[in-house]
Amino acid sequence: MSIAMLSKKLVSCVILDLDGTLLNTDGVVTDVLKAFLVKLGRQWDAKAAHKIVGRTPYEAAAIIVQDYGLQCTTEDFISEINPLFSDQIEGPNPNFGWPRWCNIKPLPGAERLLKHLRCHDVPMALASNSPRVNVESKISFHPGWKESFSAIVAGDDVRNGKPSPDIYFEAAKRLNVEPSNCLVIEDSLPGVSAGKAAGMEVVAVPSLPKQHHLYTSADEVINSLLDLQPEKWGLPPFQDCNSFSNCFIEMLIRFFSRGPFNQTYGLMISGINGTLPLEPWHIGGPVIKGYGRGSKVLGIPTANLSTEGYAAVLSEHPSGVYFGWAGLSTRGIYKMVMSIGWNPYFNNVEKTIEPWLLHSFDEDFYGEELHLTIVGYIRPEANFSSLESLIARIHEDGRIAERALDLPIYSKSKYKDDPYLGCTLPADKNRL
Ligand code: RBF
Ligand code: MG
Repeated sequence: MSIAMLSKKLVSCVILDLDGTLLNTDGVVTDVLKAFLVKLGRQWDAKAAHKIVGRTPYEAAAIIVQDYGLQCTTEDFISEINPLFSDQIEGPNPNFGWPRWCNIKPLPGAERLLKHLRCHDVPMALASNSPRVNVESKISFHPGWKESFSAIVAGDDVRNGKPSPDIYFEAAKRLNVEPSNCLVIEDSLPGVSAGKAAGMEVVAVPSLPKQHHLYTSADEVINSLLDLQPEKWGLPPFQDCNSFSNCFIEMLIRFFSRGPFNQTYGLMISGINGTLPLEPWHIGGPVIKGYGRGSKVLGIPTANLSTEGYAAVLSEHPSGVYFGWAGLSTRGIYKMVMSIGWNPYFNNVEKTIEPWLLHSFDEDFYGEELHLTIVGYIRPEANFSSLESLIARIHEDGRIAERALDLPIYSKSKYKDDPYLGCTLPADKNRL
């Protein structure tokens, strides 16, 4: 453990924000607001979204009424917009509608974090500026979530919402612990201020891109929950030991790791060779020309995908370095490592997808259909002091992906018949 790690305060409980931290609520909120504003002849300004993130519903409404010059009071606006959130949308059963809240996906890493803390009996509370009915409704669609929390504090349980520390004080009180023993996980600036004002340790996970620099009061800023390291705060580390990562197996491993088994299992439980297995997801399309940064010359010929039509998939996945399998319809299936994001070194305006197929091809294949199955995560995007160090790190990512993809949990034999990779060659020609 480094000195920096030791200097952090150790905690025994975790208090989590809900919207934008555990659940991808921002998308739903913007969809409703966009549609509502269009009816009033206004256009939603995505760049102003940060103004309402983490606010109490009343404050957010007041900001919108003012910024869009709406001819109504904040109260009128709230009473018109509220029913839209409870509107029924199409659900899996054609006979019934579903409230909008049921469709909200957990953010990447949220399910894993809750499961992990539950498994290790770390007391957890939920602290949200939203009214209790909404909080309860949102979490009720996620099995096991409600039971995970020893306390749930909603906006209507306290006098002042975040950035006031009231919600966090109340959560600590209900957990029966001192505020200084709590770690807060928050996506918004008002939420971070609230946690700090309550005297807690705060990890910020900004839900809007390129905002890291604004979170100066947080004790740590991470890119997504996938990057959280509980051991930095004195909590049990993640032990993603492939598909049978459950409490029982972990307990067995911990038991045996006291003895001579330590060496064998110690390796296995410290992540999978520096990678994190993910629920596989897909993205694909024709290969487009790159961004003219000479990646070919640098030895990283990326087969880029257009982001058009993929805004939804892209917004669901945090920026970072991932790996998996790439199917080229007439050539075969290849190992692949890729970056998604704004490339801090180049500071892109747009979030891009840059897959690097780990194979030497004799020719370019622009326009060919490329399908990706992403199976694991390596690291967040980073900035580098020189192009050489960026390139060296990308090559290291390539080696990590090469090795990981030979392991049974990620292996080609598991994915080669995946119809998404859609290779038309006979199986024996699907070279690596
Ligand atoms: N760009 C960055 O600015 N920071 C990164 O951490 C980063 N990681 C990458 C990892 C992989 C596996 C790949 C293929 C690209 C990565 N890039 C990153 C993007 C890189 O800067 C871009 O592909 C350039 O065009 C390479 O010349
Ligand atoms: Mg939030």
